[in-house]
Amino acid sequence: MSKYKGKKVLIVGFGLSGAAVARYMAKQGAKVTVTDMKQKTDLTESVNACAELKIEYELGGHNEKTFTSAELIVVSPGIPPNLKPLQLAREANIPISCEIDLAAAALKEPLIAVTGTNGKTTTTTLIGEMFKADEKPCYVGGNIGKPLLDYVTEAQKADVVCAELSSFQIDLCQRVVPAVAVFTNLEEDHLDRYPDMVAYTESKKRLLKACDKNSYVVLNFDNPNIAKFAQENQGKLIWFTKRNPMEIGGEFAENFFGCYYSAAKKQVIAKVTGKEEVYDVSQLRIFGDHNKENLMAAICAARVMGVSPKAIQSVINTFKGVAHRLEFVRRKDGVYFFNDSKGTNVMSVQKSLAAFSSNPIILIAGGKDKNMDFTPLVSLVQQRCKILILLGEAKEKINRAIGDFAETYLVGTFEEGILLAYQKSRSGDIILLSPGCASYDMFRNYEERGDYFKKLVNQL
Ligand code: UMA
Repeated sequence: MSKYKGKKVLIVGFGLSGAAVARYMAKQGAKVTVTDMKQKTDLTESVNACAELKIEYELGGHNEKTFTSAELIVVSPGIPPNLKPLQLAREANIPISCEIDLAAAALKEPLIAVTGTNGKTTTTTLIGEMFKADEKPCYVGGNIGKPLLDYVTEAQKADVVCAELSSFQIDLCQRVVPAVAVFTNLEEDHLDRYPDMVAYTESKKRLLKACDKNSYVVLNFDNPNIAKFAQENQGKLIWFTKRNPMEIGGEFAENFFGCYYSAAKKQVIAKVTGKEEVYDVSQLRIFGDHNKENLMAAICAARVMGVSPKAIQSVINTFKGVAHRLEFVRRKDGVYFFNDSKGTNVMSVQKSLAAFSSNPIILIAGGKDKNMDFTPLVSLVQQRCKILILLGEAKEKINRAIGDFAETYLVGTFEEGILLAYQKSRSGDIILLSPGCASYDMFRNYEERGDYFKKLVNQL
């Protein structure tokens, strides 16, 4: 019998994650209550997805008494941890859990957990594709937009589970022990949720600390914030780097276990199993150096989990990238349009700008600010951007930080921004939507923003 049977479970937030928890808990026979700030009419997707279930709703706000009288509270990742009713529940010693923890506790399959500021979705998708190419079933879920818990609720069968985990999700986890933990990189982000970089770093480190001596820990040597994680690692360390370990030398070269990239040969050299393997990346269709890092991270994880080199090479040759990450949209009158709506922080805009070395860029940026510093963009904007088009809540702030370094326009609407970018463009230009901000001031999420961008571009 399920330990949740008859238990009063309160689910906080009724988005994707909350709806998945409701389905799971209802199946376990729990007495489910869902609370959300929004009204039922604004939650139709989740309400419809759970229409068959017996659920009590407390919508349009949170009732403190419901929190303190629950036997278990399951919190969605986007809920601020300092929400007052949650604090009261903590003081009353009510157990608090999350969707990922519930899934991890029930999983029998090895878990590959992928985190980092940027590159998580591409790396997670690549790992899933590599398993698929090797005909080994792999469930891909988590922050990528497919709740991990659905795998358990629907009693799906895979050899391995690969989860993209955001820091919001990691914050709430206590029972996750990954077979492989991948850390792509770590830069400033989410400073509207965390007081500073130290707190954000600590959040990512929780996943590192969740690893035991049997876990493989895949770290980016080229990212100083992540490279430092090696000092606190208890698992089996695997590195990836764009530098040749022989040139780095010392103990690092002697004990090198991982992947490195040779730009001259367009190869990734992997030392993940006993012998050296060479992957040809000359056919790789995803742009930018950062995607070499994502690819190497994925090779490390897939290879230690037994995916064959042949399957990995076939994915390298055919993978077209992930929607909303430097996604090529169309070419019109010699102008190339790219949708990078997932570029929601400064570092990811830097990487996207750096991916185009020769063509002039018209950058469309702005949205909801996450208390970020945009000045690190100055030199790339100077070098690569012909025009800046700024929109959304953060446009004035971005303008003050980088507006002096390219011809800059502040526009009132998203539509106006796209049209102006096209009017100002010449053959050979790249029009890049890479907002460096969250989408919530104008859209439901970054997918909706990217889809709308593609729609407008295709109507030009
Ligand atoms: N809500 C409240 N009270 C509050 C605040 C919010 O009730 O005080 C409600 C909102 O009204 C809304 C619900 O909470 O109805 C939303 O919950 P949520 O923000 O946790 O979003 P979900 O739809 O459950 O989606 C979450 C992840 N969202 C966030 O972490 C913000 C999704 O990641 C993830 O795909 C999904 O679970 C499945 O695992 C999205 C994301 O933006 C892609 N992630 C951030 C990122 O990548 O930068 C971290």
